[in-house]
Amino acid sequence: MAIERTFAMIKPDGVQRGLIGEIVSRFEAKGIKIIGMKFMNVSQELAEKHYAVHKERPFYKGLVGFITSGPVVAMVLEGEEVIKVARSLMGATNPVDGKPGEIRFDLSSHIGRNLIHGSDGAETAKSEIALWFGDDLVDWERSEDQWVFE
Ligand code: DAT
Ligand code: MG
Repeated sequence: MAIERTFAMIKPDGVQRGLIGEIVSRFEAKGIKIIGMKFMNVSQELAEKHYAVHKERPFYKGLVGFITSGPVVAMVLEGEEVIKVARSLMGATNPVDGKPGEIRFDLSSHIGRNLIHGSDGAETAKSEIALWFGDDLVDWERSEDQWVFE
């Protein structure tokens, strides 16, 4: 099995719209294990580091402003190929390009308010987990794992 870890974050729109439970439940229902979770405000510095890859894009300033505009739920998720799987659950960057069943398609309507972030590859997952959580992860045995994994 390829058990991986990824970083995910419910953005301020998800928190403000009361969708924390709905979004987290989709990860839980899939069998993904939560090994880190923080309800937090995002500093300007953290936002700029997190979105540094988009620094030259026209939407960068708005993106950083949005992500620092209210609390977020930062998470570290663990599971079978979870980097790809979590991105699939989230769906297309632009919600209108997605499909029913995807978090962004089902629950949002605009690319600038697409509810959730997820690491886009192994390197990003590693660096984003380090940036947001450091070593502050929870090592725990989940009783349902014998029914999720063979
Ligand atoms: P993703 O979040 O699917 O990994 P991304 O990394 O390309 O997408 O972009 C990061 C976020 O920036 C994205 O979730 C929403 C915003 N964004 C991307 N492209 C945009 C655009 N053309 N206009 C406005 N916001 C955009
Ligand atoms: Mg991205």
